[in-house]
Amino acid sequence: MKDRTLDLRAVEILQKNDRGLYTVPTSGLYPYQWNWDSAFAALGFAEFNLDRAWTEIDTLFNAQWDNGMVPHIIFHRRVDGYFPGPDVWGTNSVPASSGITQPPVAASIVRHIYDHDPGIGRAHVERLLPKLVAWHRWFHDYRCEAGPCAVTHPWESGRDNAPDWDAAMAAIDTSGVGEYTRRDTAHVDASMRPTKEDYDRYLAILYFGRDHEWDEAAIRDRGPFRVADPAMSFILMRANRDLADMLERFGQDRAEVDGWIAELEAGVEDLWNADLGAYDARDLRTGDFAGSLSSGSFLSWYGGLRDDRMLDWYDKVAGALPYGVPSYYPQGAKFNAKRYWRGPVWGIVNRLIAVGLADAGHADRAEQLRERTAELIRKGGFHEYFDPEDGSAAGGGTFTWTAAIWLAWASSSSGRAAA
Ligand code: 9WN
Repeated sequence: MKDRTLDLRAVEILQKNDRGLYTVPTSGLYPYQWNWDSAFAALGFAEFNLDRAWTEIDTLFNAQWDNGMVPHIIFHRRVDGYFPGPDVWGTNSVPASSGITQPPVAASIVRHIYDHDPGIGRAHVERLLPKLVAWHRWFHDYRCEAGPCAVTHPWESGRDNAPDWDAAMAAIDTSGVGEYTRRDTAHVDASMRPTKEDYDRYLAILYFGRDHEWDEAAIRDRGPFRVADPAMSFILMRANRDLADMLERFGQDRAEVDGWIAELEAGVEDLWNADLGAYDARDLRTGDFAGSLSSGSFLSWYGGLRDDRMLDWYDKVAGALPYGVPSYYPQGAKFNAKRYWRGPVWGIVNRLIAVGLADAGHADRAEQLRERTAELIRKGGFHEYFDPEDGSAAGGGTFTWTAAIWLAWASSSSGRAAA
């Protein structure tokens, strides 16, 4: 299919997944609004309908909690087919939502969309700036006490079953979880999804939060899962840089946000695993490294680091398979080309990696990654993720964020501007 035809198809997918004020990641498998999916949806909408892009971000931030947290799922209206739904989370929030967050890509995307047309964007950014500051402050209060940014649940990382969490997950007591019915495996082949053991542990961690009425201090100090995540740290670092830039452009004080950037820059040093020669996840309850090289480690350039420490690994991992960047390194024992975040390639992650590579002066690598991502979509369509060995499409079909990064970056007709 020609790129122009795929452009039209991508627009159709965004429109089909549009529920008016928000967009679902894909109908069936994910029937609600997800946090980082929505930010990427806005990136895609901005290519053909700026007003709709702003609506997406406004809806997301209308669900912000009083403490500043922006939830990972917003259950605007009840839909069957997804587990765990609003009753399981038990957050009592309005609108109903989950009790954890997701990677904060929103500030960077807001800045990118604003630059499309500052005249249209000004009023939106003025309204959003205090909300973005409050969300980032919440991260620094409740997720960054050790320096880098931690996740309190694998779902918070957006990389649910990455090997990064395996050791910390093995320690979770699942004796109180009981019976439940998963819905994801009714939509997608179980071999491409997290396992039953993973789900038991996801629920056990969720129940801790619910039993503590989503009290962030309790979750921070006593929660059963607390792992510092390179990807989350680099994404937040980048988001802080973009937020500070917007504050300055809008004549506001950026000092607090600059302080957060400095804290994160110092914090990610604790995630450098010298044995692995890479940024690595670290269990904050035990101090142990995960020993797991994930695509998230290649976000160091996106975060703004210019040390090129990850460059050798990048070349090894991106060069090992025809369709990089795999979510987990193919040299690792746990690599699985089909199972979700344990090997498959994700277009959105590729885009973030490529933006960082280009910023850091590695334009050739960035362009190669764009072209490989485009090739996957040309071959397999707008799927959730792809097998890095044979390029076959996997997971949910007609996926919002794959359509969005196609329009904003991968398509040969895109502007390819960074965010
Ligand atoms: C749990 C919606 C979301 C993405 C995540 C992805 C997956 C959910 C799930 O789908 O997670 O949040 O039920 O598997 O891992 O990154 O935001 O697309």
